[in-house]
Amino acid sequence: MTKNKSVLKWISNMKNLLNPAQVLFIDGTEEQLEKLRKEACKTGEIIKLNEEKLPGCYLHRTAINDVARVEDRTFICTSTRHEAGPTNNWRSPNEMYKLLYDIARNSYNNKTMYVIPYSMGPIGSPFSKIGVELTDSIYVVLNMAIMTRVGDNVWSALGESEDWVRGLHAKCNLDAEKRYICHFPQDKTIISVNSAYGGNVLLGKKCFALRIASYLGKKEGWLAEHMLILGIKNPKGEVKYIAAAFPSACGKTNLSMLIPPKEYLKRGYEVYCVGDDIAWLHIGKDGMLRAINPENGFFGVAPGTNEKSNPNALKTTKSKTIFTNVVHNLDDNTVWWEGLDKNPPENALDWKGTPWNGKTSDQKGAHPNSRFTSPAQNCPCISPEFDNPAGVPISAIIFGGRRANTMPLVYQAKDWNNGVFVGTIMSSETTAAAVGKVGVVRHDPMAMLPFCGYNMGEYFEHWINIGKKLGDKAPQIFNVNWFRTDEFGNFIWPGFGDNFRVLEWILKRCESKIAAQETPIGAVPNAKDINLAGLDINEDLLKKILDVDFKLWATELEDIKAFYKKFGDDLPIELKKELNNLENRLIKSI
Ligand code: OXD
Ligand code: MN
Repeated sequence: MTKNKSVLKWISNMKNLLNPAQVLFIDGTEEQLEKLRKEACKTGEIIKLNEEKLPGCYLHRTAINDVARVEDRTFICTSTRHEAGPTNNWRSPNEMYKLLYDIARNSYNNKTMYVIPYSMGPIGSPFSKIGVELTDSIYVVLNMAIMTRVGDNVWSALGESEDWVRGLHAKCNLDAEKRYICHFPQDKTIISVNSAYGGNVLLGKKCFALRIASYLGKKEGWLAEHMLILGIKNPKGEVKYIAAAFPSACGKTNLSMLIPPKEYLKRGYEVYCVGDDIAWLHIGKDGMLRAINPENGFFGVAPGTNEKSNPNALKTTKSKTIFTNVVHNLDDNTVWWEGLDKNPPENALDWKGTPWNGKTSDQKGAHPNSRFTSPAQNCPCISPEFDNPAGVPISAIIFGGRRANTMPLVYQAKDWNNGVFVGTIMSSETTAAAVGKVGVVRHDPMAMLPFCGYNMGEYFEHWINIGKKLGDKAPQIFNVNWFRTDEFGNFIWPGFGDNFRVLEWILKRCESKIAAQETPIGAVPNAKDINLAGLDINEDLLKKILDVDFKLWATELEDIKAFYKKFGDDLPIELKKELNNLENRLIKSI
């Protein structure tokens, strides 16, 4: 419990609004969580899975209309529309508080109000921040207890401070027409109603650690990014860290915990995962850009996760995991999803809970955005620096999207400002992580389109300013694309563990160990410098995916210009220059 006056006052106000039958403070103890699991099993909110095969694991099914983030119902509520910028949905705070409180009023009737104190980042780190989430869902409590650091020690760390983020979640009746995910960055407040899907309701994740935190980062001089963080240990025992931004469901979890190809393992290379989704980046006392992962678990996409694509993730899900919207194998009370193996269960329930025979059905059994929520400490390659309050120093930043053409396998930006430009011109095909059409190429600067909590033009400027502060300690910036396809639509690059070969090139470039080919967009590898040993790809095929097609880039340029127009006068002059420079270089080359 806490004596913090600002917390108690808010809880009392919310109690009056929501009218719960009782209030339960989550203390983070296993005993309390176990009680809640039992209660949720009784009501059917979660299902206990086979204790021998999947110890401590549970299955949950969301409502059928509530399976992904809802970007069109996500709002940034700042005093002016301009503060939210051209890429966010905006409503005025007054209008939205009224609307949301009217929706939520009395919605905890006959229910328990759970009060979750949580820390984003290691408790006590100068880079960490505290939040309190109110919810009427045990599923949310149990997920938050995996994804964040929850418990009484958070109250101790907070003390009497008023510096914490308010988060109200109310399931209401899951009415999709009244579903709102709203952020009030100026009040450090989040309100989410009528949903129970993770990305909309685990308020520490996208809502706090990205939307509210990006706004705080702008004010306080740091960055909150949609990035994985990984460490690579070389045979000499030196570890270098990389932060990489990719849109949702584009392989961040896979890259963050990849297992290098055999020949690298033999030589003593290792990969450590620090985080798979979010990085908070500060300029450290040593002047380096330092990253912490504010989360404490993984909320990963299940379909496609298997022994080949991500053996570490698979192992991570084998205990203390909550599965959401996957197939329930009734024969042995375990779970299954598309791409797990070639042996779907015959006697099963699909993600909707309807009988499903994986051998005969032509319907998918798991939802394409079905998830696992697992503790970070389950991951076999979790970094020994995971809890380091000072974070890890970043040598390279990678941006990457899902593009069938145009973007080469990898290229290096010329300098920080050019690298920021490269991040801002990212485009990617949409995925099932958000409601809407899948496979449509859209601009997604720094993979932050759905997550930037303020005007994106100002966000670009903030990036430029961080570079000025970092000076020659700024990480090198790269762009990758694992998703180039051949004329039949097949991916050319094998991806997964073999992406290590590209990371090796990136680190060599950071240490100025190898030359590269200068092109109008940046430095592209000489084909001989990407190690293909043990792969089915020859240098000619590699050259195909390293190719920079000037004609396609001319089209891309027009597209970037149109996108940039959105930002009007908020587009930093440095980026206008970068765009002009790119155009001039392309004109000269065509
Ligand atoms: C996620 C997402 O869940 O980006 O990480 O949607
Ligand atoms: Mn994400």
